[in-house]
Amino acid sequence: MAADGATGRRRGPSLSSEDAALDQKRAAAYAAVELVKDGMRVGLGSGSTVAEFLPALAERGCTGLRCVATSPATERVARELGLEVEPLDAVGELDVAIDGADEIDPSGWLIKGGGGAHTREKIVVAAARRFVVIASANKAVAKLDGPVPLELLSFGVNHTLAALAPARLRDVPRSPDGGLIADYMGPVGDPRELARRLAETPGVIEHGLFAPEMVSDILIAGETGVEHRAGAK
Ligand code: DER
Repeated sequence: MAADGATGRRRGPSLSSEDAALDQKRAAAYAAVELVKDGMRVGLGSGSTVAEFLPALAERGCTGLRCVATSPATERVARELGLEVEPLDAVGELDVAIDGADEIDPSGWLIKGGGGAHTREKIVVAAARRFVVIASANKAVAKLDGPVPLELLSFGVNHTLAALAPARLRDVPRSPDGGLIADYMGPVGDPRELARRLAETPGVIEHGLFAPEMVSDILIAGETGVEHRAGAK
């Protein structure tokens, strides 16, 4: 599959496989919502799978939920659905964070940030005692392939991009925190080694590789139901 120039993401599948993926995202979302109980502090990820999770969460009707959103889009939809959304620093430690992923490898490494929200997503994941990934089956891959999303400081960005080559800026507005969204376009190889290299490059605010030890549960919905993989957290 070729990459889309504007977003760095893979070009979309055919309509029928898109429909199947949407059904699977919804199934994973409904499986995850079972894990949310009254009074929990819940981190809400971003993206099309979380877009299925939000109405499922509102429909569940838990009382006393305190939610933290990882993007303005999630915050807006959550509020429209009647969910209580507060800043992370007002809520403190989260009981659970629930989010999608762009790629999931068999050992639990994730690529996230197709929507450019990976910095906030990683902060929210780190603040949560449990991190649950929800995904359609097409996100499960034998090996991470990339691109790997990046958030970069705008100061000296051409130097940063040169140090990260091959990498390119996305044609999108800045993140809500003022960072530039880009993608590392090279081979992933060993994800831990690449994560170290990306994190050590000056000018990188955050990258979209999430290590298995950040992940508690992975719910992957496929044609025959929802597979529950244990993460390393
Ligand atoms: O941008 C992100 O990090 C999203 O969470 C992404 O990883 C999943 O997006 P999707 O649910 O739209 O596929």
